[in-house]
Amino acid sequence: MTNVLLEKKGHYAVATINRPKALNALNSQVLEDLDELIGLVNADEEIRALVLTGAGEKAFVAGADIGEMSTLTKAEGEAFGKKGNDIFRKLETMPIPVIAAINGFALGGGCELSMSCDIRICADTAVFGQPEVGLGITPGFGGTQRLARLISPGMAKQLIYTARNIKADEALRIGLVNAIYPAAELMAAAEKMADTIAKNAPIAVRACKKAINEGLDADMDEALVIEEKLFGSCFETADQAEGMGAFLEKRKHEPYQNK
Ligand code: DAK
Repeated sequence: MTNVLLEKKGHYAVATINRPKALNALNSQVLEDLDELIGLVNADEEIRALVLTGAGEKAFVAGADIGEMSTLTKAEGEAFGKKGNDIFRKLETMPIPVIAAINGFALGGGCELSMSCDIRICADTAVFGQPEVGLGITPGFGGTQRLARLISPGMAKQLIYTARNIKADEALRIGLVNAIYPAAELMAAAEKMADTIAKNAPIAVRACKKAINEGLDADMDEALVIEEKLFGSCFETADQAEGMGAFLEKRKHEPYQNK
């Protein structure tokens, strides 16, 4: 992988989309490397949380690669959309939490990529938008669906129909990001959050992610059954025994073992 870098740091890892000369725009090669990255991280039991960011100081990801898309036929466009959608869905359903550390432009496919992550935090220099209708296309990597679910449908429609870019403070106000940091402090904040998550009981953290994601796609009765089953799955694990035992014995728990 040359277009996506992976650095392991104890029980969390940092992945960097690495095509800074094109503001990390998503061409086929970047998408394939992203797919490979997801496979590598999923296969590595030591990694309990992932931070995703963009190389350079200007961009998280400035969108799908416009040069590569410009000559697509209808059929090729649909295939390109499916390729991106399948990979973004794999990212969204990774067992471990993924934090998007948005260090600059997050436009089009870049905004959509961030919305496939569990948590979004950004630099004060970040810019968000779905500029697609200004280019003659629709958001094609899940933007019409995830933005409308994440913020209000009315605000999602306004952003998508107007193709207007917004700055970090507006993204915070509408709930697109959880927090804004001075650019120089963003990665430290993202890594601190990943480390905090990685220190909690991994089986429980993964169960929470699954419960929230699958529950949001179900009605409340089904969603509560999903929660009950995942709650049950945490019992009889070594980490549950240690976590509750430590509380009852009034001591700090030992590092969790992911067992
Ligand atoms: N694609 C390709 N190259 C890009 C790019 C992009 N999205 N964004 C930037 N670059 C390249 C520029 O061409 C330039 O390359 P060189 O000319 O140096 O070779 C280099 O990155 C630096 O960019 P600028 O010189 O433009 O830098 P500025 O600071 O002046 O401007 C900018 C930064 C982010 C405002 C500007 O680069 C910009 O407007 N970029 C395009 C942003 C954009 O419109 N993004 C959305 C792309 S559309 C679908 C599947 C997917 C999608 C839709 C449908 N289906 C198949 C249905 C997704 C669509 C999109 O994401």
